[in-house]
Amino acid sequence: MAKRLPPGQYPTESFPVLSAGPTPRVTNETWSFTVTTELGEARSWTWDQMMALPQQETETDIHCVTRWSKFDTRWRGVSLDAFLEGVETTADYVVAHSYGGYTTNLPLEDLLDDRAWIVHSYDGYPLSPEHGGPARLLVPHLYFWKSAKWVRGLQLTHEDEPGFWESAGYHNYGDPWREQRHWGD
Ligand SMILES: Nc1nc2c(c(=O)[nH]1)N[C@H]1C(S)=C(S)[C@@H](COP(=O)(O)O)O[C@H]1N2
Ligand SMILES: [Mo]
Repeated sequence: MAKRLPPGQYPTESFPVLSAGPTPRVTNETWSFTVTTELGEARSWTWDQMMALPQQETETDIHCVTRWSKFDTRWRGVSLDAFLEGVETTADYVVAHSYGGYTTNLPLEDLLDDRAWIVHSYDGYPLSPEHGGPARLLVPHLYFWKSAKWVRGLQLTHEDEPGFWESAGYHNYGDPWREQRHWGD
């Protein structure tokens, strides 16, 4: 069996809540998702428009930098490929922005090829507000702080711009298999 626990992690059955601030109250009606290019061109989706895009189920392990890992988490949502196709850009980086002000940065290519989703359901139910409902980013191949809860948009950038935790000393990329927890790891 392939080794599935990254170094320094322990498996947990529970689903801890980790939020740097209060849970913003966002409803399906007020939620929207906007992709803005480096030239300032913006494209937005309402909740209904997002739900009309092709929906995918994904079952995956998630790894938090505080060392818990949770196996076989089940999500439903829309691949980032569906939002990014047709967006004209030469940017290499993305800053994800959340309702409430949280940000996190990623290379654009990490959001492509069905490796990242905007998810709205967990384990068959609408995503709870504590876990980022109505919708969050899911990027399971990186530490879970990259999976911005209450996501509201992506800003494409030429320069890599550290987000909330990255500015506070967490690793800029955050690969759990290389144990990239902090700057310098
Ligand atoms: N908007 C927002 N997204 C966030 C966070 C946050 O504080 N605010 N915390 C991050 C961290 S550190 C982790 S481990 C996961 C936690 O997700 P969970 O609360 O659903 O377990 O969300 C990430 N996304
Ligand atoms: Mo985390």
